[in-house]
Amino acid sequence: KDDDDGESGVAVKTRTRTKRPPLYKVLLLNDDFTPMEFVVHILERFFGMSHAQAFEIMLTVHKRGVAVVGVFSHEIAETKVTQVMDFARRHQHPLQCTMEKE
Ligand code: NFA
Repeated sequence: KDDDDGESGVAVKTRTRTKRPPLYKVLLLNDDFTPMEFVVHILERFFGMSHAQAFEIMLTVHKRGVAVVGVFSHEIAETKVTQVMDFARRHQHPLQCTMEKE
C-alpha cells in the first residue's frame, strides 16, 4: 500500500509481514513397562487414530524409541501432552509424552 510520508509528499511502500504461528511436534517415548495396548488406546483416544494406525505408531515408538504422533499449535500440543501424561499417571504407567517446536 502507498502510505503518505508526512510533508514530503513521497509515497513509501509498506508491506505487512504476516507470520504464521509456529507448530509443535508431540512426541511419544518408549519405555520397558507401559503395555502396548495402553499406548494403542492413548493414540486412539487422544489423537483420533484408527486402531490399525495407532498400532503402527505404537510399534514405531517401541522399535525406534520415539515417534511424532501429531503436529499442533502450541496450545493444542500442550493440551495433548497434559492429557497423555495425566492418563498415564492415573494408570500408573511411566509413559512419557513431550512436545518440541517444529
Ligand atoms: N516397550 C513397551 C513394551 O514392550 C511398549 C511401549 C510402546 C511403551 C510405545 C511405550 C511406548 N511393553
